[in-house]
Amino acid sequence: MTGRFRRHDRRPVTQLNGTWDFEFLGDEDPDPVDASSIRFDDAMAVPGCFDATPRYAGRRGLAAYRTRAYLAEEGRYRLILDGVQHWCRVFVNGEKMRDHVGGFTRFSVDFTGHQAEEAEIVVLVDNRFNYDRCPLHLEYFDWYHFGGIARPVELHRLVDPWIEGLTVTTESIDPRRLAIAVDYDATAPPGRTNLTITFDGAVVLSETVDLSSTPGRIERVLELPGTLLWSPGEPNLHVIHATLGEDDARERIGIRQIETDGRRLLVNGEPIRLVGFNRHEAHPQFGHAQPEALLISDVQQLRDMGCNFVRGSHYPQDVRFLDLCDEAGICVWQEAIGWQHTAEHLTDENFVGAQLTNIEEMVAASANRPSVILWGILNESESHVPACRPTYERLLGRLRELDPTRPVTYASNHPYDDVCLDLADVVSINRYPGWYFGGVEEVPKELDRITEHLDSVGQGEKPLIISEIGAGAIPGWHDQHGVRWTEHYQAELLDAVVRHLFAERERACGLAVWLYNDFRTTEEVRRLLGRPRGFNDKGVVDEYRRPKLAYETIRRRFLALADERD
Ligand code: ADA
Repeated sequence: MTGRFRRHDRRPVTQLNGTWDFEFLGDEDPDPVDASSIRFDDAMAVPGCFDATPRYAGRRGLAAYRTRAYLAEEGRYRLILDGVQHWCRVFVNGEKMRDHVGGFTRFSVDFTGHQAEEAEIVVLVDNRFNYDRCPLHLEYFDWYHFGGIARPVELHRLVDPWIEGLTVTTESIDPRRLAIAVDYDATAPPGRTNLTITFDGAVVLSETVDLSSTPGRIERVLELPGTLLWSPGEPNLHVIHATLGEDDARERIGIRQIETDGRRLLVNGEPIRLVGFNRHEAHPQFGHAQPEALLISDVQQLRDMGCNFVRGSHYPQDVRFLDLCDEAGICVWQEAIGWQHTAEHLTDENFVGAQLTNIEEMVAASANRPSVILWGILNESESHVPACRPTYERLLGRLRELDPTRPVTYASNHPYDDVCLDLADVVSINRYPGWYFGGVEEVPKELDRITEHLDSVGQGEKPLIISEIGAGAIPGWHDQHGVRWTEHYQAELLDAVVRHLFAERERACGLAVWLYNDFRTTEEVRRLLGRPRGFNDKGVVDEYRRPKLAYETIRRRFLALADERD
């Protein structure tokens, strides 16, 4: 939403990033908190995570953030927050506006402002674990749930009829045909107004629309002969700009088609082999907040290793990261939040409702990005338990309803007894041979066992992605025995994985190594004891992105695969 790409020309947009007033309220219950009585004796960066800073490191509790925004004129305003960890309540001028459940997704707050007013915005942020309030973030997950306003914040001035969203979908690549949907405020007064659409700066549509005949949505189809397609090898991007009355919206898109064909995944009709990593949005100094330089350097390292694929584990990645993947030609599996949920969660309407909202918010924020080629849900949940099947059906169904143009999947850690695989377009398996069981020699055997089993249960004729596989390596740890936790063992294991999966037998169409970057794990003792340093050490770079031995191993293998590709 921010950064190099300007999304609006006519609509006044104010960036609210910077230094906000801050107060740590600790154990307080958010319900009785009156925004106007908070003292605010500290300051905090937005975007940022308070519990990654020296004073509040490791603290859980309620925190309050405050800023003021100057409103030039009377009218409607929209505050857009790209991600607050992990439960929050927003106040404007002391009035409670809304709560939001779950970090990592965009949400907004509308309010009416007065001329020449300094609007006071207060956000109560809670990073405690409370299943009833926020069932999407649970303590046992294998990552540290940092707290704060971790992604950018903007204030938009809305003028009726304002554009709610501009969605661009490739309907066909031959001929080049795009479906454009301009969603606008459904309560806009009926009447006629001008709609203009430009494509890469040239006007391709200009007409007068009657708002009463299309309440809330205007749909058009554009044919654009000769335009360049987007693909990982040639990530050509285009710019669509819609102007409706006094409002406007700009989206950067790629024209491309994703399909499955038996075991193959096709981009623009061509089979693609996805090679890459899982990635966590975490950094020791910034928590879940991702400074621009970090996002860019992550993408640079991923490209340097010859990677064309990232699985956003285990929550929707920052849209600024997706923008960079659009540019770099990196395909992304964008995933709603989830981690090893039980049948108890999956049969609880409160949990399922929060998941549905998370999915809707994820799709709304990232659907125009060509890099997103796959939607995912519910990492490693109880997909082997029949009682969970209706929820898989419902969530995958909702994804298909929201976006019929991309395949859907989920990462299963039940390769031998999963009961939901038939519901997914792509079968995705997480498995750790050579790490949680056996030695490196177990890698080819287990991968073969999995594919044989999938074939035997009629799931072998779909694309298969090995969505997690890997080994821990404590940065800098070497030992002449070359055992687990050494950089050497990790490199050897990952070498065996890539060799077997692609160089020796082309059975899977994708691999997401677990994982790109080391990251801090939860404070829950049971898991912590299996995680030296308190980090998940299975990255090929450490938490500061310093390469381990496996970086070079992977780089050699992935680049060799890329050479074959070209
Ligand atoms: C699981 C899980 C990952 C991570 C991994 C590991 O597969 O999906 O998030 O926890 O195990 O490192 O053990």
